[in-house]
Amino acid sequence: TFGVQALPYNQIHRYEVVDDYLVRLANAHPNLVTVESAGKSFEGRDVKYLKISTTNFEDRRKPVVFLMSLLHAREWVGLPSTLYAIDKLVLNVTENDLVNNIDWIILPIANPDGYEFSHTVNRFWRKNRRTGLTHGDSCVGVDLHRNFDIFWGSASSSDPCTETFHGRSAFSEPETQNIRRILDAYANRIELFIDFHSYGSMILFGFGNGQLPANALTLNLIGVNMAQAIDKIKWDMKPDYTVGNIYYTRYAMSGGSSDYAQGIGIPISFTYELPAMRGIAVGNFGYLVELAFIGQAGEEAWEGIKVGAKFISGL
Ligand code: ING
Ligand code: ZN
Repeated sequence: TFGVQALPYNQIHRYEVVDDYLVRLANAHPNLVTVESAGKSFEGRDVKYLKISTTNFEDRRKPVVFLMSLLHAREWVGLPSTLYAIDKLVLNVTENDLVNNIDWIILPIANPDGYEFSHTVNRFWRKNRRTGLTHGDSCVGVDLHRNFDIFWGSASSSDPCTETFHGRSAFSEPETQNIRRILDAYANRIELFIDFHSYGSMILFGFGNGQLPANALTLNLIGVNMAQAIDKIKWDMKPDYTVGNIYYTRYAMSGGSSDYAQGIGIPISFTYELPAMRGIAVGNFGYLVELAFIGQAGEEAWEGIKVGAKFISGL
């Protein structure tokens, strides 16, 4: 037949390949998958996302799970995680309940300019590719994970030459505006939000200033259940996920995606720090993806997603 095949888990696919795949998937499965453009990136790339629904997504009857990856360019292992979820919801479905009872929004490449730059010029690029910040563009890019409108500017950098430059204002960047557009449109239906980053094996919830959401105990409970489900299928049985509040587990930060999601009322919002390889990761090496680990990275992330999805849908 001429059915669409899942992108193989033997490499990290470039922007064009993923962009084309999303369109082909929607064309091949018109009753299940809709491809939408969230908007353009700074350099003009289309930022596409999928809406997956067994009924009509716009009926607004089912809870929505929102998944995204590659807000940070070099954190490549997030991509197989969102692509694996798409695979399990469209092509290789094993949990029909999850497809039937939940609508899904999946945005695999949130920062396409930075992502392509990390393939072509600098493997360790983190930010987007905004220019015009400094004389002669000696420093380029905004940290998109500091640019959301939540405690914006309070624990981030105002210097465009740093890795955590928060931008000239909250939501100054087209890439964060794209995500806001989706969240605003479906805010009252999105019940689970996960932004996939790397590296470090952590499941983190708000807020980045140490203030706890009213449902912090629930966030922690779900987070630990996610970690346990991941540990069950890991290559070794060593528990290595840390679960907790961003500030107390990592560091003070403002303007993050999951904090914004939590702040606008999405009850279960996490930033995941995925591992990119088996074994110890140090410094920039931690961003490098072990090719033999790609498929497993997707499987592991899916175990966590399932726990959250079942919780919010009562499955
Ligand atoms: N780490 C995150 C960062 O943006 C983080 C840490 C987690 C921030 C959760 C905010 C929320 O610095 C990576 N790897 O990007
Ligand atoms: Zn990141």
